[in-house]
Amino acid sequence: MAVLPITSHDLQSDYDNAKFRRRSLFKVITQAVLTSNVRRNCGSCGVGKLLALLMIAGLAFLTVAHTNSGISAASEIVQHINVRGEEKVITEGHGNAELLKRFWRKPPRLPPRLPPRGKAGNNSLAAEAHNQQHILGSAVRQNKVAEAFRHAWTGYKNYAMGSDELMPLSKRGVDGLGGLGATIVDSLDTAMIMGLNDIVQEAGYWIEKKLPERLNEKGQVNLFETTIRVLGGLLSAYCLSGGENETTGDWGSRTKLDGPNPAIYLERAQDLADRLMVAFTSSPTPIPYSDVILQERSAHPAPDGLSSTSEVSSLQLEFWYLSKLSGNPKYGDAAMHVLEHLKTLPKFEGLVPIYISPHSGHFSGQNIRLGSRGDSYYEYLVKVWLQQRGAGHGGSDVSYLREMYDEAIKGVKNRLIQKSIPKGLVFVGELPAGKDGSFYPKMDHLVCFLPGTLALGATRGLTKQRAMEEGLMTIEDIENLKLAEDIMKTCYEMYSVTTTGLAPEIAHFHTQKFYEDGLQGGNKSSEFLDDIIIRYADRHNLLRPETAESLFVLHRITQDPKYLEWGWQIFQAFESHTKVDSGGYSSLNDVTVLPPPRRDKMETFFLGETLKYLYLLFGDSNVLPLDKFVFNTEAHPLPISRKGAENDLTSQTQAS
Ligand code: DMJ
Repeated sequence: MAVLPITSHDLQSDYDNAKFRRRSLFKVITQAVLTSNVRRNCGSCGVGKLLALLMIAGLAFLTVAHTNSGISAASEIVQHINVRGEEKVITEGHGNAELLKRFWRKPPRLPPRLPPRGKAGNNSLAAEAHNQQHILGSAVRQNKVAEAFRHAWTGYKNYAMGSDELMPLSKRGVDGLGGLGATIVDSLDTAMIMGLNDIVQEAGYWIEKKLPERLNEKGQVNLFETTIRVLGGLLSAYCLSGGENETTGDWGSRTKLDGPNPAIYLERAQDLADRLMVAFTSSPTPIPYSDVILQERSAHPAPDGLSSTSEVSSLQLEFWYLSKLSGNPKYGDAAMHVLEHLKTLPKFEGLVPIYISPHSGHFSGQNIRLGSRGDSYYEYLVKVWLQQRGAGHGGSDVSYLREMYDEAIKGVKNRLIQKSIPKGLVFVGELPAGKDGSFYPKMDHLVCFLPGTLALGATRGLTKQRAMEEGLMTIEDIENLKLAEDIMKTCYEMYSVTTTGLAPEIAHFHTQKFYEDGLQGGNKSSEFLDDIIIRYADRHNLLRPETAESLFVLHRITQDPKYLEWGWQIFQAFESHTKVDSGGYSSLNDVTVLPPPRRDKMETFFLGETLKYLYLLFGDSNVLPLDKFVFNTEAHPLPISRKGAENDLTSQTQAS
């Protein structure tokens, strides 16, 4: 828009009209009074009203005199008037008539009072308004997620109570995880966080009354799945229900929780862990066997003799916390011994193969990826470090974990990150044949845990702003946070590119060396249709949590509102395509077609993780702050030693 220069001619001509002709002050006042509405009604005026008018006139005179002296330095007012899209400058002189005219105008709006903290004026008001709107919108969204959780729980309760999982289409339960009522234990802390006390009671009393007999009677379970879902769920329930603090503690709950005495959760956790310990003690190396027969308290390796790297390295948050609570170091020692052992093994730029042998203690095969069987190795390196780095006296030095993590992330950046074509999505590929093999542009949905992990590692759970203010972020941390945001976008686009708005289990990416035609996601309005390739075999969706998890962490850390919108879109897509009327939510067989064919399973992690993370995403960041709690890989929050966060700040103060 052009702003025209003001000339003396402009000044003259703008004021050379009857409306602004100079008049005597007396005339101005009487004319103003007589031309007002008051005059029209004067027939009915009494003496009192006339006196009031004279008082107003007197006041007007005083005001004009005062105003005139106060602003005499300003000789003109410049206004920009928008005429048909162009900006034109007009000027107004400051004669008495003009001043009086201003008096008769609506009283000027006073400038807003500055908020106590700042001088940002209108900006901060706008921000405040935005904030209010955001809080309202968020409450609505949180309620919707809590309703979804209740719907999922009700389906499970009606048709599958006590089973591991619900088959929502055939309306029955199935024990796919060893028969410990996995959905109940996985869901409990989500119900606590949402303040759904009736569900807390139902789940809590089942754990009190029924879980012991299951632990005694049931057969084979997988060490990793049972640890992250059941042991993790019990420990988190103990913590959130106030086991450690008598009260609900400092995790931000406003609800007084019902259910059994928290000590019950700890008792059950210890009973379970005592049975699982045999996986460590019966192995000839520090690498535990993958399967445990609870009833017999015996353990054995998987049929091929191998354990997954992610499985053996994702037990430490849980076992270590149990040692802290119980005072018995055996749990933490056994689990931490695995990581100490992994530290000694040769790696490729910090990257590790996805299998390991409990017999030899060495990695097996070459396959390197951050998807299935590799994922939470990288996640726990940094989370265990966060959990234990401030453990103080008696705690061992875990700085080696941070070093392993940093090296691994360098390896990821050097070897596994590429951009798709034509639109340049940043994705994480694989090295199926190891360091000497070629890059393969395949990314499991599971890899979408990585943005959250990178962000946590970069700021140690603080907001980016705070971490920057405290001088805690290195150049590498800043780079890693940027990478987190880039991969986050890719994960979001994996949803957005499909017809249903839900991500496939696996995506391939179009690169210079790799393309497969005719395998698009189906959403014609996505600009990434050609970048993301979805093979027929990979088109299912298991209600997985990783993208919701990273959205939650990235929103907490960057405070960027776009993550709220992305999360809301994803939640709505789950609502539209996976909700089962009779209760529960189903997995899907194909996310690229409408209506998507359904798969008869509601995974426990939909309640334990996906809905929990979405609920937390839309909520108050004082609930379960990320510098005080670390979420295990099944989204069960466990407390970080308070000293941990304090140490960061103290060492910074000492350094500066
Ligand atoms: C969960 O059991 C955990 O998040 C695990 O780390 C990976 N797989 C599922 C969810 O997808």
